[in-house]
Amino acid sequence: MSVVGIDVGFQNCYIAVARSGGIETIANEYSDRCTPAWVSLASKNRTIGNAAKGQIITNFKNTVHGFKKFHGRAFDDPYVQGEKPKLPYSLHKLASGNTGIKVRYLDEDKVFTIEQVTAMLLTKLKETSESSLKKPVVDCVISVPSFFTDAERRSVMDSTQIAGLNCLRLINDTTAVALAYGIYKQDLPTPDEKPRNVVFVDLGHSSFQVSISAFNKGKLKVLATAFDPYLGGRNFDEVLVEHFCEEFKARYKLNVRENPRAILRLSQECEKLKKLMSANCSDLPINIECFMNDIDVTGKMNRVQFEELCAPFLMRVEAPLKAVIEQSSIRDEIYAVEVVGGATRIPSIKERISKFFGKDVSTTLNADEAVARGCALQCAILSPAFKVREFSITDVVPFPITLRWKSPTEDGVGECEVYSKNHAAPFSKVITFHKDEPFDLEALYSLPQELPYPDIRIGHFSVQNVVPQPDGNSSKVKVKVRINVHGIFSVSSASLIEKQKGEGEDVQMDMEATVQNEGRPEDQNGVPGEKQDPASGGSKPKVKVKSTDLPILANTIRQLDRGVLNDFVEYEGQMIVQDKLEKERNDAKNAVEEYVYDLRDKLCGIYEKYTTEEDSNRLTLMLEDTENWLYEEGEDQDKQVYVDKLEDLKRFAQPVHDRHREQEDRPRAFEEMGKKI
Ligand code: ATP
Ligand code: K
Ligand code: MG
Repeated sequence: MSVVGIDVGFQNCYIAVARSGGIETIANEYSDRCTPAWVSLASKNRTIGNAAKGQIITNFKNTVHGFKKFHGRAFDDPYVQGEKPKLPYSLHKLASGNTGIKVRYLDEDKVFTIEQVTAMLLTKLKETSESSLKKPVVDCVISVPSFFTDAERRSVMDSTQIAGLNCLRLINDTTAVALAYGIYKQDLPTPDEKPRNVVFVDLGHSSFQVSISAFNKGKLKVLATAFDPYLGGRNFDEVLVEHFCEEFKARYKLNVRENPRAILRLSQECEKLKKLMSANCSDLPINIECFMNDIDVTGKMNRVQFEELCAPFLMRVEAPLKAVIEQSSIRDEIYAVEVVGGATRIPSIKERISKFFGKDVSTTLNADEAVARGCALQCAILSPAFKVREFSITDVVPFPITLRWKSPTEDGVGECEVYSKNHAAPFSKVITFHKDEPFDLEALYSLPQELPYPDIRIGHFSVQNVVPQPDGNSSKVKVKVRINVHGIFSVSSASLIEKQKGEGEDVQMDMEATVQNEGRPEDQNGVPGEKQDPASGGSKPKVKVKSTDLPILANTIRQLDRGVLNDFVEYEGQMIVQDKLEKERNDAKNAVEEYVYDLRDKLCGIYEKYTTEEDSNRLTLMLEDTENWLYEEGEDQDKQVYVDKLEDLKRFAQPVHDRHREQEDRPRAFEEMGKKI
């Protein structure tokens, strides 16, 4: 079993694995621990990660990045529409209304769903983990922003499935960080002492997340989360891009906005400049050669100017900090404020956080790797194959959830908030209904103004096979709702409760539905067991009941059809094979090229004295032919053609090799004999 944690960032992905020595962040084939969240599609293959990022200028229309927040979003969503004009690739409205990505792949126009694109990235991260661990990787834990809704989480889960991963838990970024912080701490208060409260702040490329957690020995409890889902390092890049677009227009008469390639290059340079400004106060240059129309451009900026330009974004840092404190009603007892995420390196961001809490921020965790490490730790905890310190994690519900149903009594609509904001999660509850026919439950987010997008729907759940009691009265139906370990809501089971004949009267309920907490955060395997019947409690003798499971038909918002999902699993497999074949083909071609160069070197070097002039000329000519062939007809051939070519070359050159080896071996043989004598 594999123990792998993956931080899928908007810009940067990190992988941590558990080995006998502990948790370790691993590097990819570029010796880079960061794999960029980029996917590039081309006529023969896909490139993913670092190599894809390298395609951005040459193949910008088919090089996809910045897609993380398209999960679970309608194409018509204002955020998606706002991103559309800024992207070098095209978005496409899918028949389902979801956001798709349109590219050229294998010389055809293709539309990929967001689940497929993220799956491509996950495939790459899976392969990187596999080559590091030297075994297949299936089990993993993946992080998502704490503000991800049900639709977004389900969509990410589908991606993991397409990539052949078994995600044991989708964990919130800041919760993963809290785990990475707490699990090694030896000095946490005991369970009956006052907990240690720590604030975690993560400012990434696309979003800002804050949480406050209470730690005791062996456990952490998230008290509250707050966020600005649209504040991140990218906003600062965009401010700089905007500034230099204006400047270059005035100084060089360049219309940068109309040139996607130029915008991409400028963005890259602005990001570099932004990072440099974190370490320097003085004027820093930006230089781009042959930027547009063969013009070289230059500009400069310093930190004071930068902060002035970015003031509207910098101002937004405070609100989530305030919100998290208000919700948890903890102010003075904050032990530490731990910051992670690349953009917290901006000095002004750190200052603002520090000023708000009235204490220095701590940077004891690795700003880039803490999320992935926390994921790997959670995976180790969940994996039976790995021994790790017991550590219990209780997370929170980010947005309150309401159930609604048709009701003959309450103005036609009954409703009840099943999970309040910051309710513990994972968690199961049982709701008792009195119904005489199948009924529908609609789950939705109670507070539209808090959601990152306008669609408040979660899903529709039909409780089937409900029948009246034999005496014609309504039956009692117990419905179990849950927020699972991934933070996803569902109506997980329902049962019809029948009194056994002649066992006394049921207590009349004055409300149509009553909610009963299961009283404990659910463990993952929790079966919907029947416990004490709440309606028959009190001093009355216990009523014997029979419980029949009822089927539930679930229809969740923006969910991929299961049949389609299976097709995607298969298609991802085909693309993996295609990439592998293409790699082998390229390797075979490179082998020919390398052989040509190698032999040419040797002909003028170590082989010279073993080759007749005639042979040497013959071989040189052949090498030249092969080289020309590689650039022309041989540019794009099947793997076998290159394999055959290499064989031909080798056969042709064999006599020279042989003569060389013979000459080399002869004196060595003498030496050996000499030793023996
Ligand atoms: P998200 O968490 O939003 O999904 P992510 O996890 O990919 O995004 P991070 O890797 O945490 O994001 O941070 C990347 C951001 O941090 C980028 O905007 C990057 O430019 C910025 N960044 C990194 N180093 C510095 C620095 N020294 N100064 C300023 N910004 C920096
Ligand atoms: K990251
Ligand atoms: Mg991040």
